[in-house]
Amino acid sequence: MEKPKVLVLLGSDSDLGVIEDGLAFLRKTGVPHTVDISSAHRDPEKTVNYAKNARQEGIEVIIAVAGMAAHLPGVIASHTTLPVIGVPASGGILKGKDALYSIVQMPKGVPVASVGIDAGRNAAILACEILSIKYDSVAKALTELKTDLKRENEQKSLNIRNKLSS
Ligand code: AIR
Repeated sequence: MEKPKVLVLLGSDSDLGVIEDGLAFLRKTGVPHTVDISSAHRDPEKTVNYAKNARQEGIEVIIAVAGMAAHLPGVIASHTTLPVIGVPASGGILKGKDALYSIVQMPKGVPVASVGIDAGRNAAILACEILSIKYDSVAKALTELKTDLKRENEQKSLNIRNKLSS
């Protein structure tokens, strides 16, 4: 993998905190990606161009982070046949419920896969799961993630059993 495989678009620079853990996960997994700001409302042409050109640029999955009237993932999905993962951002006065509903309630025929509010890391993991169909190195990294999660769970189990028995 040399060229970016994941395109990460944010509705605004104020969304960056939502995706930082996700970007760290992509880096750790060795997945080349590109990040930019592209508001579906403030610069619709730029957003549409990104969506229309992504496949021919070699992008395989798109992550779109947006808050409030979060139309970015849906607009992108309207202009590409690549999988689009939406991340609702909690920045607005309705704390992300507005963005969640905007992202998840897509019309028939134009799906967007939504993760939870502010769940940027899960978006990156889901993007990697899609890429893992094709890339063995990504599949291996995800297997390691599952092992880590299991170890953490076992530690929590041990901790709580020790606490309750003392
Ligand atoms: N936004 C930007 N253009 C369209 C939308 N829905 C969202 C951004 C951000 C929120 O509006 O994704 O979550 C606030 O943006 P800003 O630039 O005012 O901080």
